[in-house]
Amino acid sequence: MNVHKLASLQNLPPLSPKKTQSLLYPFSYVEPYLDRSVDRSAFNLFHPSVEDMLKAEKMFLPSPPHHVSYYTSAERMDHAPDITQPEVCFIGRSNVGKSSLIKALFSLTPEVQVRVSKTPGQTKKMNFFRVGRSFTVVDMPGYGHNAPKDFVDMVEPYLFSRTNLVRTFLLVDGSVGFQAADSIALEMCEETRRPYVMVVTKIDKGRCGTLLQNLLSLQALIQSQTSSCFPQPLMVSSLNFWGVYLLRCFVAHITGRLQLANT
Ligand SMILES: Nc1nc2c(ncn2[C@@H]2O[C@H](COP(=O)(O)OP(=O)(O)O)[C@@H](O)[C@H]2O)c(=O)[nH]1
Ligand SMILES: [Mg+2]
Repeated sequence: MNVHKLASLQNLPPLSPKKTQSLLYPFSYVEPYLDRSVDRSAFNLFHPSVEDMLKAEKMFLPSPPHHVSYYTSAERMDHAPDITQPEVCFIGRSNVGKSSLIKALFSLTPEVQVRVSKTPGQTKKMNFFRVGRSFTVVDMPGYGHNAPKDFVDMVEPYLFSRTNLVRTFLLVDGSVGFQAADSIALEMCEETRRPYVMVVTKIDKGRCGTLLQNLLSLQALIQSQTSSCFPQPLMVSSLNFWGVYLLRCFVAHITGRLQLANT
């Protein structure tokens, strides 16, 4: 199976400095279009060095005792594997790009099967992936079409009771912005009082102005309506790998597996 040409930061093909910057720090793509008066600080809170991102990448590379693989699936919370290593989960509307993003995170091991569906509402199970003994990553069922059923059945009990959960990533489609269904998830995350992070997906799609508008209103929403959300929305494109290395680094960092050089 072929590894995507952009899967590894260590082996990037020659790219223009601007493209490289967008790949590594996607905020740099919209930043020039931002009014001078807008405070940029919230968008650069997590700004690891390239060296840190390279270290994080190594974690996603398997080596004999370090398995990077699909682990198991569960249809109910009481079927979830009983593990103690830190865990992160990805939640969001059906079609927002959860599975695609997990696939991009695990693209250094293309044999890891992450189902990316063409039809919404496909993922009805929680799918667990493991990165050695370092951490696990969970692809949660989407909500929207079958919401709030899947949400009530699985996502909610999981968010409330999963003891090894260290971070939730709440995905929002950057090409359409924050939707009514997203606020159900946001309220749920707030209710659990556990730390979570917004991830803006599909930033390659649509006009840059639309993305910028959606990003700014999302950031305003985080600032005014949340108390457990990380102030910086992370931006990604699973299609062209923008922000994927940064997200790997973020996951490695918050699971306690990577000490950042500059903090
Ligand atoms: N343009 C673009 N399309 C994407 C991106 N990520 C996902 N998609 C598309 O969005 C659809 C839903 O993606 P999927 O990962 O299955 O979403 P999920 O239901 O949240 O798991 C698929 O057709 C993907 O190809 C992205 O970064 N850019
Ligand atoms: Mg999916």
